[in-house]
Amino acid sequence: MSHRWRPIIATSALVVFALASAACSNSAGPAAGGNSNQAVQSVALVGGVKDSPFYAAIDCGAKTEAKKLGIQYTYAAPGTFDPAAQQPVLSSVIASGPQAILIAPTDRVAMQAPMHQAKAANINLITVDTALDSTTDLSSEVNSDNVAGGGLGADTMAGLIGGKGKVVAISEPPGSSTDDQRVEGFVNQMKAKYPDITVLDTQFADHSAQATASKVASVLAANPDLKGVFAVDNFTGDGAPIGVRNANARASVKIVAFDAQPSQVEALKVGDIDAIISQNPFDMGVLAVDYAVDLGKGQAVPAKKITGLMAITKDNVDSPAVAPYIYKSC
Ligand code: T6T
Repeated sequence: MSHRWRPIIATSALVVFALASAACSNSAGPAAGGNSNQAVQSVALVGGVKDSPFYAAIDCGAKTEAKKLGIQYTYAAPGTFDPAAQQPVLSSVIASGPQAILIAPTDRVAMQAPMHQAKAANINLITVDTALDSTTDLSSEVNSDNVAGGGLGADTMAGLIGGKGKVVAISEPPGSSTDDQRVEGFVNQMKAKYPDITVLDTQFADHSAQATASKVASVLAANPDLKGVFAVDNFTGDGAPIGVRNANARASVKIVAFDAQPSQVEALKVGDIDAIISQNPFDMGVLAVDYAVDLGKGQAVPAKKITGLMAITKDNVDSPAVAPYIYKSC
């Protein structure tokens, strides 16, 4: 990666971040679905999966804000990122009777009915990170603009490969709104802005670094001239460098990953990946707790709140502006 190029990305990332913040200060007035005007004593967060630095960072933000506001707070998450595993966790949380549930639905359709049980129990529902296709039952949605995140990944990749060559996106099986939208944003941006970049068919691993590594190996075997891999989440981000390294292709293949959890930040610093598109999960947690409390006071909250994104490279990873985008638990 040329030094000439790095400041450009850092600058453009800051521009993107600023634009995202400015664009996302939308307040849409009374939100759909809010039906609990009881003063909030307790808020519960249901994460997408246990042992995830990303959801641990949302938990950290929510916990910190709940403590500041003096309300009870609980966190639970399923063992796997799967609606079949998340539904019983949600049912148990509903039974505990919080006034609001913050949840990252693990499937944009399959979690609709289980989450409706919370609305039926007069519990306000706020999604964080992932979304549902139908927002009927929701009081608010707090998440990154994942289509824009995919687009930022495309811009970052184009800068890394000099605007030409073959690239591929690696995602999870369709169904999670965030991963699906990142792929959409990446592919659309490449088609709209980079005529000399060929986007191969998206590959789908299944929530594992090993599955990702074998997909990358297959793509490289069929396309030895591959120039770039865009990995849309932590599993693919951990697996892509393994697949590229196993094919002895690191010198010719650039890797853009998503999510600045410790393993990705370390990979960036040691040169196993070239850039990270990161989110601000701490802010998601803080905002969702604030909205839950506001709803309990009968106040309007935004129907949708977009939190920031940042393109991180070796050049800016230690800068103060990037610090909020490095995932921390607490
Ligand atoms: O990329 C994040 C999150 O936004 C996505 O919905 C699921 O995977 C992560 O949690 C990364 O592990």
